Amino acid sequence: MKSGKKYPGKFLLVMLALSLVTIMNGCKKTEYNAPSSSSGTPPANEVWMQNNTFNPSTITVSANTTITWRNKDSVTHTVTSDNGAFDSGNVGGGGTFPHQFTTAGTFSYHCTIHSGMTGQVTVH
Ligand SMILES: [Cu+2]
Repeated sequence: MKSGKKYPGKFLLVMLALSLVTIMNGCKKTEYNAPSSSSGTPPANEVWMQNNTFNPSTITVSANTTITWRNKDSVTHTVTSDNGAFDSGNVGGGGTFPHQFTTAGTFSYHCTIHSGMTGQVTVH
């Protein structure tokens, strides 16, 4: 009897909570889409410099593919081949560095500014 009365109240609270969650999620989506934020996933053949990491850190492409590195951070990064095969120089926030890989092989690279910021390209 008493417990029977409690359920409609609880139900309304749950519905209210669900509505709030839905509304808040809607707001979040709008906020994230408005500025060029660092959320999301890089498109094919693109590597993002994001939160001082290369994303993805390893990428595999076929020969003659151009990979574009895009700096999603506000700080400067570089895309520098470990063996000197390519070097972007300084890429400022929002900047890009395209490079075409014409020969098969594995190419390790790093950022000269941030130690531990490393990546690898495999060309087949
Ligand atoms: Cu860097």
